[in-house]
Amino acid sequence: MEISALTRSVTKRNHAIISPDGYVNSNIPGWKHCTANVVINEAMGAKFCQIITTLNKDGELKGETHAAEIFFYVIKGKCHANAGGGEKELSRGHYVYVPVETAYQFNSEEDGTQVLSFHKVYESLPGGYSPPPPVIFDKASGDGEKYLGDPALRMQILLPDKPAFDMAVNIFTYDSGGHLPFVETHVMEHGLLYLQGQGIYMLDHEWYPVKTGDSIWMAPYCQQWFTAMGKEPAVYIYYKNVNRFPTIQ
Ligand code: UGY
Ligand code: MN
Repeated sequence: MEISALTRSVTKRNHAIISPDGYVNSNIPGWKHCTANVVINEAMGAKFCQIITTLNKDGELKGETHAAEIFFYVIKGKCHANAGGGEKELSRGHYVYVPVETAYQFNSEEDGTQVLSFHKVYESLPGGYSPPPPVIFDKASGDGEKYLGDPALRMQILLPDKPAFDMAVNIFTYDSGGHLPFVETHVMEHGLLYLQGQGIYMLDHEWYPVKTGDSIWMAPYCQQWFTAMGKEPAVYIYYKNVNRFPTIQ
């Protein structure tokens, strides 16, 4: 028997784990016939927002970005996307980067289509750097490159590594038993969603079992380490703020 008084979710000063059992829906203007779960945002202490949205067959996400850019990733299902003058049929693994001041519209074509989104207030870069392109449509494929020389870890980089971009989104694959080579201690923040598998995350010297569907927030300097376990590789997609001066300008 499941006991409804228990959850693996935690919300701490510098990290959080949000498992789907704790979801409570939010209404987002322009997002219809869907359930939107805001798993990370400023109210928590984060400087970005992470939303997991599940659409009905007639679900629609329609709006326009203003100060914040949005990265959308299709977790499952099918939808049709229009953004910045381009359009595309999307299924699992497709992603769309929508820069600031750009209209977007996603229409579900399957009940249960699920979309992850990362939202960040864009920090423009003075000094002649070009801004991000109008819109990016692409698809994650394969496992990516070996990470820091370890074949048990693979990293796929989804957005161009160029100064125009102040966010990175990567997919990290760990074979069972693979682990981060050291405890990371860094100024960059993370938001993360498990796409597959399970393992143990160490956050700020506390140890958490995590699995597919869980989201994690790591504030700047939240110490972090992960090892994968179980019968299949563990895979997570994560956000990181990058390419900007580390002081307030
Ligand atoms: O890019 C990163 O900082 C990454 N290695 N961190 C993480 O997976 N927790
Ligand atoms: Mn990290």
